[in-house]
Amino acid sequence: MNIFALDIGGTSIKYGLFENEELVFRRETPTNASSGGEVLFETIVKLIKGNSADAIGISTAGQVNADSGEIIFATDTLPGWKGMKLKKRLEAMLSVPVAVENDGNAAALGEAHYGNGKGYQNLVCLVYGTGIGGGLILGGELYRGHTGSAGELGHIELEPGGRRCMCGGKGCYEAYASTSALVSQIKQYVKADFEWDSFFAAVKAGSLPEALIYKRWIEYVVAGLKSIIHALNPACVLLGGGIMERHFIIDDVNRMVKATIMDSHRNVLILPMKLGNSAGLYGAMYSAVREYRKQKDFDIS
Ligand code: BMX
Ligand code: ZN
Repeated sequence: MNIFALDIGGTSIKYGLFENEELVFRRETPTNASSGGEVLFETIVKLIKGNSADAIGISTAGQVNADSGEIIFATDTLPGWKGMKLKKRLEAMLSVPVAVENDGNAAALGEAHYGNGKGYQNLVCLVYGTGIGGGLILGGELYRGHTGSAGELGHIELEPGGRRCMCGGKGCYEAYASTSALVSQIKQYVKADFEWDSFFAAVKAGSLPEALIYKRWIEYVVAGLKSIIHALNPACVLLGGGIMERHFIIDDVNRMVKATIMDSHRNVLILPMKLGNSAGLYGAMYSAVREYRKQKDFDIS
């Protein structure tokens, strides 16, 4: 079975083709989110067209009604995305089954079935990027909550009245601990056209202000993680997003979490995602395969 999968984030769209669950090509293109929801929809259609797929899987930032495939809510990182009837419009246009899932949820599904989450009944995935995507596998199942919007871990309030968040609130986890929050601190206090390797070399050398910026950022990463771990008592927490591919960050997080968390939670495993920046694509593929089977079972022709 061929599945075309897309992972739509606030900054880039990753996309690729799976042949029998194997990712045979993967590419990226800018989201150009500021152009609005309709332009983003057209971009997706262009990326899909020309690929012959049995089903389409979409992982997207924003809260998703996974049954109707509609975007329930999107923060200002994807203006005009709220209300988009993604599944209905794409199925009408392309005549193949389409599955839509929130990007944090998709990463969790991807890791749970193909990555480092295999075998765990209770696990949390966090993807640090433009925002912070979250996905919860509880009791072996993806936890969607009352109306399908569970897992918006980026909006845990860490600082009442603090930095403005793209959700319209203030003081949210992602306003302090996302990669874009770190980038804006570096741009403000170091320089606008920085490079990651030299930034982290300066951090390791203890140079200021880089070391301080990193310390404040990782303290916020850890603060949010501790609340999540205390609330859910997962066996495993998987961290993803491009920045978490620098594994010394995962080591620092582990050391800091274990030093201050309650004894009863100290056995939690904190690991990088195995599928890295492709976790969302794998989750989208997983959902698309299920959607295909569901629709074809009902199709008696
Ligand atoms: C925001 C929110 C989440 C998303 C997360 C990561 C929107 C548009 N986004 O918290 O739904 O999972 O960002 O998104 O409402 P990314 O842009 O970092 O991939
Ligand atoms: Zn918020």
